[in-house]
Amino acid sequence: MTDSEVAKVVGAVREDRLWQRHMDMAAFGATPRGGVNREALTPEFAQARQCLLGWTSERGFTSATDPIGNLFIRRPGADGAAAPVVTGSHLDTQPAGGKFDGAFGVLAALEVLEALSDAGIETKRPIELVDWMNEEGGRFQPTTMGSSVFAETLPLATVLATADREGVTIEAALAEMRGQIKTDETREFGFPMAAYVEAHIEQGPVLEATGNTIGIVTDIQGLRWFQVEVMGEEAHAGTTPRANRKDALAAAVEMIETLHRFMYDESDILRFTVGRLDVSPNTPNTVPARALFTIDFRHPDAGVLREAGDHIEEICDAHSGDCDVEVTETITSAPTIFDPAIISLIGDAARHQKLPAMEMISGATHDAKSLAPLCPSGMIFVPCAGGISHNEAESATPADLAAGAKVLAEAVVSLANR
Ligand code: HGY
Ligand code: MN
Ligand code: MN
Repeated sequence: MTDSEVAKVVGAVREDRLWQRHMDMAAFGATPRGGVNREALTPEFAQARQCLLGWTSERGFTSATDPIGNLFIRRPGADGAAAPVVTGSHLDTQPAGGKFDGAFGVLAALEVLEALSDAGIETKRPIELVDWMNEEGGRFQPTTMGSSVFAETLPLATVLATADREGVTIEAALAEMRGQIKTDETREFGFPMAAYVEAHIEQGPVLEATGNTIGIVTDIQGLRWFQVEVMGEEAHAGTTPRANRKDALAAAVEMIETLHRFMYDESDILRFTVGRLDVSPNTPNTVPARALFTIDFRHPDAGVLREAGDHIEEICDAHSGDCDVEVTETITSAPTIFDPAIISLIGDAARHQKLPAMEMISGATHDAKSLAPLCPSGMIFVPCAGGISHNEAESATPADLAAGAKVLAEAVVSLANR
């Protein structure tokens, strides 16, 4: 493909269409405060997928899904047998999420496919858009679930049996969605990909603060998620002496306080979050019998992640008192280093398009970390206002989204002609 053909595709990327697709997609799970609540495998998530499939089938692109509910949309290439270039992200959101986390990567990928069709250009390789199932890990833990099962770093059977707080399993929720959404084909995990490039909002303040439009992502920091279940005994709040109590919440609070002190990092690089605490029976006048809390621990250094993370269980045990405690690690992601060739391809595209750009590490995790061991992978960031994300106030500008989609177009189309 000649440079002028690549430029033709980049020129066919439409800011207005891309922005409108974001607004249309944000309607599915829209919250009164302007955010989006569209957790994995909910009715709102199924509606969003239906909407995407409506747009893609109008273009004649075909669809496929795999046993964990990842969705692939294919634009054919001249060589149908060639491994596709894949680009995408995730349509599921946090419960108090925004319009752009995940959706931008899926809709920018769609914009690339549409720009190719509008420009009447055929690539050598097929290009596939992907919507990874359950990247967020809110309703069902852990995060990056669909891409991790695809990459076979999480076992399918265990994941299918995972239940949400209402006891609904992934298997049941997937079966329900499959009843509503039909794809042209089904496929197995791990099919060969020539390359993977994901566009995403930065979810941090660096690009905006430095006046850069494009983030050329070099690494993703490592992450370890844990679930801690503390088991005590129900008792009457008025009659039961302290000495006779097995208070699961009191023990959990001590564990959480001690863990925060242990994980305190003066240099503020380490990230430690207890984001969920479920108590039962959760009534004012019964001593809590069960307390379940989650741990999200991240660091760019694999050694810190390992050493500090390996202390979590002993700290919980030390503060369990008369209760029992079970610490389960639900996912471990080593720090991810992206492919130098993809990093320089993205840098070249930003330079060709005269966009201010910088190399950077991702503090957030992304499905791209699951793909990095399988094929040459990379990520493109665009700014979001104030770096705010996982928050209903999350916002981005039409111009920045379009700039990201144009860099994605140049990178993906170049890869699809190799
Ligand atoms: O948690 C994360 O880093 C991602 O935004 N889900
Ligand atoms: Mn995301
Ligand atoms: Mn997210």
